[in-house]
Amino acid sequence: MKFEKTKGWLDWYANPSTPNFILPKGAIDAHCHVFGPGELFPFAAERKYTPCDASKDQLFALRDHLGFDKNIIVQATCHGADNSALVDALISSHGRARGVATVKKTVTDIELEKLHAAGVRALRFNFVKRLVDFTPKDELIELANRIKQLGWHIVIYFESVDLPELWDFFTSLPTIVVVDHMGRPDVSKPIVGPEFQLFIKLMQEHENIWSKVTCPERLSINGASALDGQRNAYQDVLPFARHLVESFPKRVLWGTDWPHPNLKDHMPDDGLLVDWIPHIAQTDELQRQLLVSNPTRLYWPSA
Ligand code: 0GY
Repeated sequence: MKFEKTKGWLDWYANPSTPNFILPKGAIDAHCHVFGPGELFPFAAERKYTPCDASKDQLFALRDHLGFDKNIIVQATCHGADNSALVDALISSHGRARGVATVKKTVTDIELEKLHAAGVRALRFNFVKRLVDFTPKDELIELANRIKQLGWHIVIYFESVDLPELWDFFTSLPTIVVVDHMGRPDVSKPIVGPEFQLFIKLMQEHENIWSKVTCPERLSINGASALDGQRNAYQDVLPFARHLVESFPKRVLWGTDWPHPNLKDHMPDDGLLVDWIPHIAQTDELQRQLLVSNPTRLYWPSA
C-alpha cells in the first residue's frame, strides 16, 4: 500500500556526520524506531501521523556508522499494536536488538511468548494525547502483571504536566519502569522548579523507575536557533539531562530517537547528537554506565 506522509513531515538526516565522541565498546542505542516500509508493513488505521519510511537496514547502517553495538527498538505509535515491523527488525538483527512492543489487552500468552522469542523485553504505555487514544488503566495494570511473569518491564511516555495525575498509576506498576525523554520537562522552567522536582522525587522515592536522558532536539526551546554548527546545541536541555545522569547513574539510558518522529523545525544530524553525550555524562565511568552497563543489565541480563 502507498502511504502519503503527513504534511510538513521531516525526513531523517540522510548523511549524518561521524561523531567526534568515540562510543565505549558495547554501546547501546536505547531508543530508536523503525517505520515500515509502509508497503511491507502498513501503518495502523488509528495512527495520528504518517511518517516517511525508515527501515531496519537503514537503522542498522546508522548503528554501524555511529559506532553503536546494539539497538533497543521501540514500537512507534504509527504502527499501533501491530508489532510486525518491530519483530522483523529484531529477528534480522541476529541478537543485536531488543524491542519494546505495544499490545492490546486481547493479546494471548502465545503471542507474548512469540514476541519474547523475537527479542521483546518491554511494553510501552503511552499517555501523550496527540499520539494515542486513551486506554483504561485497569487494562494496563492487567498487562503489566502478565508481562512481569516474562521478566519484562514497562516503558512510559507522558508530558510533564500530566505527572501529578499519573503518579499513583506509575508508582503502582509492578516492574521496572523506564520513562521516555526525562518525562518531557519544560526546559524553559528552572530545574529546581516544582515540575522537574516532582520528576526527581519520583525517581528518588521509587528505585524501580529509570529515565532515558534522550531527545534534546525534541525538548529544546532554542534548539535550532542556538546551534553552533550543532556541536554546541541544546544548551537549555543539558542541565536536566546532566542532573539525572549524575543523580541516578545506574538508572539512565541514552538513545538517538532515530528517525525522530514529529519534529517540526529541524532534523538533527545523528552524529552530532552522539557528540552531545559527553556533555551530559562527563566521566568515562558515567558514559560506560549510561551507554553500556545500564542497557545491558536491562535488556541482556545474562550477557
Ligand atoms: C518518540 C517521540 C514521539 C513519537 C513516538 O511512537 C511515537 O509515535 O514515540 C513524539 O512524537 O514525541 O519517542 O519517538
